[in-house]
Amino acid sequence: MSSRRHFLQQTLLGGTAIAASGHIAIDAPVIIIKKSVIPAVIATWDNRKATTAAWEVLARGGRALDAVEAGARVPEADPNDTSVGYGGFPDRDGNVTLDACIMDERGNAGSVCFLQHIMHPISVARRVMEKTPHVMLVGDGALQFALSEGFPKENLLTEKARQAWEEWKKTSLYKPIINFERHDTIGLVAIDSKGQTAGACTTSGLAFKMAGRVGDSPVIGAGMYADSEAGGAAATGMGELMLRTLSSFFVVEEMRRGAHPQKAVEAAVKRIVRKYPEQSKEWQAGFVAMDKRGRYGAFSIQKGFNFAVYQQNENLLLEAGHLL
Ligand code: SD4
Repeated sequence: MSSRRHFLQQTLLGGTAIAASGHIAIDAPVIIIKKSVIPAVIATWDNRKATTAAWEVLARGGRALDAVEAGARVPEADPNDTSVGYGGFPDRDGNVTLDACIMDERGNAGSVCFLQHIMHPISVARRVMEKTPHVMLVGDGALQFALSEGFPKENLLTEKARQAWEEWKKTSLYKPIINFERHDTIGLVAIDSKGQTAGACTTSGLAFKMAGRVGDSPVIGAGMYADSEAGGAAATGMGELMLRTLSSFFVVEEMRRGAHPQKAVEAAVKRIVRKYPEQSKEWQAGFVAMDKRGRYGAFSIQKGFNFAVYQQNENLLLEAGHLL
């Protein structure tokens, strides 16, 4: 073995893992240089259980849409995840209100906002997409539709979430916290083995938010956007920033004109910080993106955003770069 090759092997095996875009891999043992590899799935935060569920669909040749739905349903059903679905922290009146959206490989979209009592808003969003001529259903209309589709009506406020709300009421301080608990809204993008792209996003929104407040997550183009011609993107953080900039759509358009997903997400973060420099000091916005070749990127305003990627039989947790 040449000494150079020997040195490289030593470095690869002994060093920190670096993935496609230069992210530091937290728990992968070797350097992994990923090029154009599909199928693949990416998710915001440490949602490796969700990427596993999505991968199970993708690995057997399944559809990207089924993969992102399966992934999103994992934190939705997890009572310990306090920012998504069952167990999500309530609004300031004590009601758990959920937002979600989904897009398929042909650009069809479905969304629900301010939905209560239904554990799987992502699946309701999919039914809106597939069974109605509409894109978005809100509040009681969304609930009635879900019930008519056979979704069970449930109490989503866990004891843990109720206690946190009681605690919050002592001060009622209305201040979004950056990287709250380091797991949050899940946004997923999957590319299946046919190269089809789909995306999903689901959340209980900001903890103790104003009643009726809806963030970016259910808004197509803000919280998530997917297009098989280019790729997909999803967002997490203070939704008001993404709502004003339609950042997930922006990321996909950057990839459409040839940008690497990493450059695309960096451009979205830079746009936000340039337009809202004061709020950017206080708030977080983070993005994941994957292009139709399975190349990916992630970036955020503030430190502390991580993400999961399942590709080539490996489920990685990676730390995203940040601007400030
Ligand atoms: C929202 N973007 O409702 C969501 C919440 C979130 O990290 O992602 N928090 O604004």
